[in-house]
Amino acid sequence: MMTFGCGVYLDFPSEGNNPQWKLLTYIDTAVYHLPKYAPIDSVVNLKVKTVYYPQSAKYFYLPASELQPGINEVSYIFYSNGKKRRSFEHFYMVSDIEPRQITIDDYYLLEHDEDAFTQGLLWKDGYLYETTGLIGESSLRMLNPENGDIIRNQPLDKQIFAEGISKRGDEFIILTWKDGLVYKFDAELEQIGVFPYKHEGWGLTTTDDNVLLTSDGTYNLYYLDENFNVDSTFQVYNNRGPVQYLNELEYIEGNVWANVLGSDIVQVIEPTSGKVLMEIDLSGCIDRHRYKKAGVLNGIAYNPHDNLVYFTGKNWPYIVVWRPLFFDK
Ligand SMILES: [Ca+2]
Repeated sequence: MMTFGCGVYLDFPSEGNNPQWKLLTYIDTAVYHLPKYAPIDSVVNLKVKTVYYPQSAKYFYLPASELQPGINEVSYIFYSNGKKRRSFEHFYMVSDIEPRQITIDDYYLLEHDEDAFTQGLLWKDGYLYETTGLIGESSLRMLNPENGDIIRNQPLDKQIFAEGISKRGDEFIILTWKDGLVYKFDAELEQIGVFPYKHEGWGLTTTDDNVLLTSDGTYNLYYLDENFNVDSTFQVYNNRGPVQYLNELEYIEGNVWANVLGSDIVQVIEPTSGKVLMEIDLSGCIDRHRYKKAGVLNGIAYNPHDNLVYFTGKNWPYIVVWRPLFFDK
């Protein structure tokens, strides 16, 4: 038991706690002990501005199920006879979901340029679009989704290292890794603008509400506003902890699919909670002994009309095309 503020005490499970945060599991409840001498009238959650009226004169309960996976900064003000008692806590939660394990089989292959250092993949209006990276070699490509043929291969500015690609309305948006720039192209692949971007650019995708969602190689994902500033963020957790190195993204049927740098596992993430729902294993799809140039998995695209998911990687010799059977469509 520890003391917080003057007269409000907090109980929390003792295992795994450290001075920075207290570990809670999904089924735990943090119990605030209220002072006997001055009953609490109301409690205000400062973050979401919710007001609670404790049912008990002795305890205020915070169910862990109300928290998000990851570090939760929880701040309450306890009001008692016109006086305030403030409590500020860091609670650490892991996801309560054990991700469903999926190994993909029953897929087919399209050609892919082994010189393409793939950084992003997108399906839009019947075509695949790909960005490739490396300074001096970055490009924007339009591909035929029937066979993988390159229809257009447009070099990007020589000095940039291109990263993920996605769409916003009819426009294409391309991130750069450390150049601090984001590029906008029209539907004809003509460059129509370059804007500042304050973060490292890794993966990029677009929600069903036409909002950009981006990664930066951490376990955080970021929603961007119209001007490419971070509007809000969420943390990605599985039942073991944070999922680091999130990279190329694709928004598919309400969830975010993300590959993890250096692994052949694609994480399927529920964006409302940040919890990993599934782990899709593609390690059987690429034989790196046979294809010596093949690097990391780094391309995910989705064709909702035919329910096809496309995967490729840096310098892979092919694009893997898979029809998931688990969508309710
Ligand atoms: Ca993508």
